[in-house]
Amino acid sequence: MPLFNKILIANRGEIALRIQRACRELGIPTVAVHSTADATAMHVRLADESVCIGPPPARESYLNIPAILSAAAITGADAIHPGYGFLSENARFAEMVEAHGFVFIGPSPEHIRMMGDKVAAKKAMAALGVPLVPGSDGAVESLEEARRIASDIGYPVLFKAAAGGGGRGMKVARSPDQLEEAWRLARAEAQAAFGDGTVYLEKYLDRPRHIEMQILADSHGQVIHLGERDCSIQRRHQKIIEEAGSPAITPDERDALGARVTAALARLGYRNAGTLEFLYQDGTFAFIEMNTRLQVEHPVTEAITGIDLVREQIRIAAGERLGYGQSDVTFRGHAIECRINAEDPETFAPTPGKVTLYHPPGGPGVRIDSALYSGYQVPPYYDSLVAKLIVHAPSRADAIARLERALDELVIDGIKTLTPLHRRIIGTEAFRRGDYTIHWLEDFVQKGGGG
Ligand code: MV4
Repeated sequence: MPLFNKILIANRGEIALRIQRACRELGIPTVAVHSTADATAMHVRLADESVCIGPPPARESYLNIPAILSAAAITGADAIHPGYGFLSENARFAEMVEAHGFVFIGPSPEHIRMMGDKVAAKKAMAALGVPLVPGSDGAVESLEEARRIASDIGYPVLFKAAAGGGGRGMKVARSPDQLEEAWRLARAEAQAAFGDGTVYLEKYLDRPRHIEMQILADSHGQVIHLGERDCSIQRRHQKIIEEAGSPAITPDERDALGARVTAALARLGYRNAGTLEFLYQDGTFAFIEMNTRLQVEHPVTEAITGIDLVREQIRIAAGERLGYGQSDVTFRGHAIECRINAEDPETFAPTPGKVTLYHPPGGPGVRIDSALYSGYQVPPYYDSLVAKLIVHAPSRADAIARLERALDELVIDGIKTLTPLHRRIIGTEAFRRGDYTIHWLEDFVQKGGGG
């Protein structure tokens, strides 16, 4: 008996293919949904069935909840995987999926909603013993309250939007005279971006790394962690390169943080896959947010643990037990992912257009997750990610050598991509030493490393 009779994949591109692959290996037929712009897309070609759910704009297709639920109903799907982005962290969608009798392959709507509210997420984690950045206990209600807290924790401080994430609505105040301006701007930006002007305050960390911990939780109360990923190589909150493990932390630090987060999530009753985001500076981890979805960079974790995260998500959603414990999870070697975006490597402007020739690299320790094919027209409507190149090797130095080799084999003709930027980044001494913070890439690009 398969875990589900049919799974509808409410996504597109490489992640839709990734989920199809897990379904196929589990013997579960798949339904693709697509916009009219994606009629010739690989995720449609490779699915067992497909349903057109609307015109090109995501709002009318990949975010069109009634169309997606109808597609599930008419095809007889019994579960829906949301992938990442789009509806993956929409608690209302998860609720509606369940209300219509389908299984949502992800956490409960309550946990999605809790983690979407950054203030509620921090409060929950603090109560469960996860270390946080010093700051306000919850929302900051007045400028006077902000002044008190800021002088307690010390400047610089950072206002963040409770409904935020991804950096929108963040404002730094480096000294008391900057506090009022930051307070006003943060609230206005939060209101404009999220329709909710609620903000909270944190000590501003000036040179952190972004390190996140992957967890898996079954519906029987068992929670394990699959180690960390270092996602510090980013620009404007878009990650460009991710690694597992982090070159900055030791196995003991990994074990200690992993023990904390798994205990916390077990007490929370969390289910399915999740990622806790931390800032790491001066040997200290501070929780900032939790993502309740499968992440783009999940393959580096799969590489070093040998665990298929999507397969586990599906098994968990079907009510199965993990069937192994933390001590069965071992970390082998080092993995690095490069996001190959259809973007100009100097300006980062999107470069939709026709891919005249596509040739993926191969060989030992190389994985490509991509929905590209020769002749594919990259549409202008969606995310610019067109391929993920993941390498795995016994050591970090070997992984970098393998990555250089694989980048040289990769051919994507007809459009510009970030491939040349990746070559330059991994050629730097700083990257080779693993010596970088969240600011490193922006400095590198500014100094001309992008061109
Ligand atoms: C911070 C920070 C420094 N100090 N919080 C940005 C998006 C949101 N997820 C959290 N972010 C940050 N929070 C404190 N107290 C710096 C950032 C930040 C950042 C974090 C992770 C990855 C990339 C980033 C880029 C700029 C700023």
